[in-house]
Amino acid sequence: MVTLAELQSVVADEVRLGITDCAPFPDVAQMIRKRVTQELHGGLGFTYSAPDRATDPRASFPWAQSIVVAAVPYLADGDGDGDGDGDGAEMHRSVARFADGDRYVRVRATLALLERILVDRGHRVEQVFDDDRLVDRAVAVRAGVAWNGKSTMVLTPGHGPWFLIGSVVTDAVMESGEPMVRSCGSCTACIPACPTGAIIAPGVLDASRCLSAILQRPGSIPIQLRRAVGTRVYGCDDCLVACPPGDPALARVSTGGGQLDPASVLTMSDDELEDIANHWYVPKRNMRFVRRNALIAVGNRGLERDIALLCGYLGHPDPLLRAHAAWALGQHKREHSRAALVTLLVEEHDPDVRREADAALALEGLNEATP
Ligand code: B12
Ligand code: SF4
Ligand code: SF4
Repeated sequence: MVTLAELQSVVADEVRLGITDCAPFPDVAQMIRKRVTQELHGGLGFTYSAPDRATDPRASFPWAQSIVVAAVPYLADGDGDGDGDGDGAEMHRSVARFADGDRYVRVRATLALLERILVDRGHRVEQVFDDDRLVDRAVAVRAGVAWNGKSTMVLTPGHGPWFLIGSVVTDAVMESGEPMVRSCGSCTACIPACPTGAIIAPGVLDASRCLSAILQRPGSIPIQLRRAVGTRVYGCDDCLVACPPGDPALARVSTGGGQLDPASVLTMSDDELEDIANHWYVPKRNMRFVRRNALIAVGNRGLERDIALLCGYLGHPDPLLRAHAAWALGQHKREHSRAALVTLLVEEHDPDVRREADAALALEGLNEATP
């Protein structure tokens, strides 16, 4: 029988492994269904669209006997600062750490090492992570790799929430671990740290308010949430940065990593942007949604040097981008922003863009904008 110790010996020391069986997770299925009924799923698919499948490993892997779960830390050099340490919109990283480069590379490589051992013993294997076939967090908790945090993140000793989860499903019969018996205790730091109040109760996330979800959805970003987007273009780390068990991991990595400049997203070609965003969830792989996010980020940072760029976007053929550019200019409250919006309204026929431009002009202060 392949043992946990044997598997642990082939992966990096900081990767925590656990094993669990393939019994279903009926409580989690019920929880996911309840979130959908209460409209807390924010229109997302993944496990929300297939709760029965995601919570029954044998629904997707009828041949499976065991699941080997890996908690793979992903913080990299440069990740030690840039988020949550100031009160201005500029203090937010444009790309959350898990998506700044393809940090699943290490997950895949770790799972490949585990697979090799199992395959060499004649077993069937399949990698699974971050899709609709398995509830990764619940599997990690049952295998003894992590505990449930109030932010809904699962946490592991030494790394807090800063790890990704990957599993190898196998037909090997293995000895299961015990669920990790830990809790957040009296800590509640993540709840007030969330900029949109998306953690509505301990362990309950309203995904329709979570910036991480909002920035990967199609359509217009709800106006009432745009200020909270700050300078983010993809993902959000605030509830992770606030989490004390993650402090040692953040302290171990250096500060000062390069940040994607949201303005550069508005000037680069689709191909260049696709290279940066190739591992992000972008609706229909259409880069207009990444540019939509960048327009909000540029609006929020309020730099005078961005105004010409935003004015240029008022002439963009895509009404979604014209509308978000109008909003972004409204945040600048300067005379040339006002003039550009007034000019736009002379020729603009799209009702949504007109509404955004009118709303931007009506913003307190813009009509009395100073040059
Ligand atoms: C859909 C999804 C999202 C959605 C919804 C997230 C959510 N919380 O439901 C959005 C787009 C918002 C999202 C955001 C992020 N995600 Co995501 N996401 C997923 C995905 C695909 C499914 C999650 C799911 O099933 N949600 C349904 C709900 C019901 O399940 P849950 O939140 O896990 O519920 C648990 C808790 O609520 C807990 N619980 C229930 N009641 C109570 C009560 C108390 C008191 C407590 C303490 C706990 C508790 O038990 C539940 C079952 O385990 C998984 C991959 C996968 N296939 O599992 C990745 C995954 C969860 N995401 C991940 C990451 C990294 C993120 C982000 C950090 C990315 C970022 N920086 O922007 C954020 C974190 C936001 C947050 N606070 O959760 C990692 C999390 C790793 C970890 N250490 O927890 C995963 C596991 C991907 C991976 N394979 O590594 N994500
Ligand atoms: S990822 Fe950001 S918006 Fe989502 S729950 Fe965490 S702090 Fe709130
Ligand atoms: S911030 Fe505190 S309450 Fe929230 S997940 Fe981390 S330890 Fe738990």
